[in-house]
Formats: sequence, C-alpha cells, structure tokens
Amino acid sequence: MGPDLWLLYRQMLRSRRFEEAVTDLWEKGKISGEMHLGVGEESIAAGIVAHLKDGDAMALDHRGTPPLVVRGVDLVLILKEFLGRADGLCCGMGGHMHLFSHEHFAASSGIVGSAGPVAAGFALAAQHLRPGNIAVAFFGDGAMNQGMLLESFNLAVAWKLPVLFVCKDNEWAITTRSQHVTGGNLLDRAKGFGMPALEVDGTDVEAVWNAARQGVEKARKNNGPTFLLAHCIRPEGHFLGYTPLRKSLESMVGMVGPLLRSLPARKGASPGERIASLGSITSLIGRTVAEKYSKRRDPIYRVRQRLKADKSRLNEIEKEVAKEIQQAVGIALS
Ligand SMILES: Cc1ncc(C[n+]2csc(CCOP(=O)(O)OP(=O)(O)O)c2C)c(N)n1
Repeated sequence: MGPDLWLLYRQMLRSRRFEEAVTDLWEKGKISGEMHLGVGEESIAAGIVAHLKDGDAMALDHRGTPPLVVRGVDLVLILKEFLGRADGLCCGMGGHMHLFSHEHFAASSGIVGSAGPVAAGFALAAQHLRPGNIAVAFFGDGAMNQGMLLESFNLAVAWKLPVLFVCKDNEWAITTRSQHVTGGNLLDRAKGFGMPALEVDGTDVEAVWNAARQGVEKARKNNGPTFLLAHCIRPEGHFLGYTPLRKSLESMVGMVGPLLRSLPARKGASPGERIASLGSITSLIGRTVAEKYSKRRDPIYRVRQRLKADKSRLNEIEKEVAKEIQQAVGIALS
C-alpha cells in the first residue's frame, strides 16, 4: 500500500505556512535571534513522521520546526516559544533551536551532530522499556563529519538499536560546500558501520515515505538501524536574512568576466584549469538561482502537481491550513 498523498500534502503545507508565518513575525522583529527554516525539506519531515506512532521519539537538529509541526506539537506553544514567552513550549528558554516535547518524545539541539547520540539514547530506552517503538534522528550533511554522530552509528549497529538516521543533504554547511570537506561518499560511510543505507530524492515525498517505511519496519522488528540519505534544497539559505547567499552570488557573478578574460592569457593556470573554474562557478550560480526560484525541486509544488486534478479538494485543504495557521498566530500574539 502506498502513502496517502492528500494527508502528506496537508502536513507539508502546514509546515510551509507555519514557517512563512514565523518568517513574518521574525521580519517584524517579534522573534529575535537567528531563525533556521526547514523550507524545502517538508517532504522529508512528512514522509518520515507519517510512519511514527505513540511512544516513538525524534531527535532533531537546529532546523527542527517541520518535524515538530507534522508530529502534531501544539502550534501555539511552538510560536510562543519562538516569541520567548514564559508560556511557550519550553518556557521561552529554548528558542527555535532547543525544543523539547515530553509528550512527543521530541528533542532538538543546535549542537550539530547531537541528534545521533540523542536518538541512540531514545532508542536504547525504547529497546528496554517500550519494545516496538523506535527513534528517528534528523541531521544535515554537515553533521556527517561530526565524530559523535559517527559514534552513535557504531553503537546503534553494535547494540541493534531501533533508529532511523536521516541525513537531509542540501550539500552545504553554512557557507562550506560539503564536498570540499567530506571524504568518500556518505552512503558508503554508513555502510562501513554495517548499516543498510538508502538514498532518496528528498523532494519527492512518496519516495521518502517508501524508503522510510523500510527502515522503520526493520527497526520495529528489532533488526537495528538504517541510514537514509535524502537529497534536498534550501531556497532560503542557511538562516533567515542570510545575506551571504545573495552576496556570494553577486561575487560569483563578478568572477565570470575576469575568468573569461583570463582564458587566452599565456601565464598562470593551464587553460584546462581555467575552463574548469569557469564551469564550476557558472554551474554554482545556476544551481543557486534554480534552488531559489525554480519550482522543479520544491517538494510542495511537486506533490501538488500530482493532486491538481481535484481542485476543490486542494482548495479546501489550503483554506483549512491557512485558517489553522492564522488562528495559531492570533492566539500566540494575544
Ligand atoms: C558542534 C557544532 N559545530 C559547529 C556549529 C556551528 N554550525 C551551526 S549550523 C552548522 C552547519 C550545519 O550544516 P548541516 O549539518 O549540513 O545542516 P544545515 O544547516 O545545512 O541544515 C554549523 C557548522 C554548531 N552549531 N555545532
């Protein structure tokens, strides 16, 4: 049996609209500090969380809002937390990066890579106290170079812990291209620990749902962890108001002219190296622009295209979601 795409669409849209509302509050100065959004990775949150049941746990990174929204954590409590209110989810002390919901066994942290050990701990507890329950760890490709995450892979395999390790791979860690600081390939790295590793287009919610099902079923049967590499995009850049994205784009554009003019120069790098630099700069510009403006890899657009034959049902869901978010914002601000 396949996923209920209507349900997944609703969940993804709830997350997107919620983060748009958060963006609005942040831009108005009502939310202070950095704000890392999960826009572009709603399909990963929805496709995975759809398999979770009561007693399952989630360990989240600094971009934890989509899984919390999709898991059913009270939106008003999350918003109040972001607003720094004492009646927020964590008494206004956690902000958007350090959230905890006891009811949902969910914990997030801004310490890159910590989702691994936290999920392993949740899974160890489940193994002893709630057999059949599992834990999911969500983290980025940057975290894959953190020792503690790799140590948790090792223990999860050695102790057959019921964990699904989910790497949301957008190929960047702030301003660092992951490929420049990563040896080997991530799937092989996970396999090196003796863990099954699956790769999926993380902007395709159905593909994520199918891959997650395999890992979750295996973990529930006490057959140990699975690694899921989900490729995704981050149209907003690292965090809200992330000028380096625009700035680096401007500076990259500025490099094209000099590189072109240098092609016939007799001194300096070889023509092959110059052409390669030009190629990598132009492809980086193309990809950055495409991620920001093209809908081709927008997970919400993609799933909506598959549902568009039933316009009235889409309209109904979109209206309901808009109303839910509007009401949550209204209550949180009141
Ligand atoms: C242990 C640790 N080192 C460094 C940082 C600073 N830092 C915050 S986010 C980030 C990049 C993380 O990249 P990735 O894991 O790919 O997640 P993304 O932001 O791309 O979702 C870094 C290095 C941190 N928060 N924690």
